[in-house]
Amino acid sequence: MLAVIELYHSTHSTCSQKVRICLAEKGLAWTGHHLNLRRFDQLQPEFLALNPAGLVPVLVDSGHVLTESRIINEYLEDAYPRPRLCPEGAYARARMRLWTRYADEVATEAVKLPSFVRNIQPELQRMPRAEALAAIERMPEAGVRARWRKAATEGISAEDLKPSIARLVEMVERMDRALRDAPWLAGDEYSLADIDIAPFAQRLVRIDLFGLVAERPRVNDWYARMTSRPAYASAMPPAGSEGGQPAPV
Ligand SMILES: N[C@@H](CCC(=O)N[C@@H](CS)C(=O)NCC(=O)O)C(=O)O
Repeated sequence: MLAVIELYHSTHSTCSQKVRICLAEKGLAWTGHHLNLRRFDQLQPEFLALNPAGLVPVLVDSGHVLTESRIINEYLEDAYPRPRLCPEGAYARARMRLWTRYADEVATEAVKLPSFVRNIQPELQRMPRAEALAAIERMPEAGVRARWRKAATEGISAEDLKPSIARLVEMVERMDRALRDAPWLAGDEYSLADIDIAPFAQRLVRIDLFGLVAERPRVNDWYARMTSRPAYASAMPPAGSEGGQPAPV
């Protein structure tokens, strides 16, 4: 029987983008279920039945449900090993995993507030507040709820953004150091490390955070090689499609 891959995702969600790039690199056909997070599609009971945390992406492969973008990409590598997206050699693989863990545990959180301010807060504040807050109170995760509540009420301030921006500066500096010795983040081979970090680099470019990428030639060169890959282009939204307005930074 032919495998049927379904992806519950959102166009502008960095975690969804990671998985879409991976699927495209592997040339896998998939059926998409798009969720509009600004309209709270993630709170629909059918979606919460798949992921009680109310977060995208969710991959369903022949009936097997998987959450967490890092784990999904590792699963895709295991289940569909060609083309290979894990480098050869134990050390390069370990380096790759340091990056995929970093993307998951640090970059994902760091990019959230600047993205929110730019892409979600303006629309949220135009909604009737009671309606927005009623939806927000149904969000399963306390941290997620708190971020949405702040964006819907007093708004995320320039001061709130400072820790996130410091983490994002660290991210590009870390990339810059890795790219000093090798063309790709985990070494000589393109890998899940590059795929899992790429959406965050693109977000920095799109929200135009202090030229963080453009000012570092090695990172900028990596970004140009990344964006010229057909898989990347097919998985990422076109420039200017995020909507919203510039971040107050
Ligand atoms: N660690 C999770 C994080 C998933 C996550 O935070 N997804 C965001 C989009 S990038 C989401 O669904 N947000 C919904 C919300 O904020 O209500 C992963 O990597 O899949």
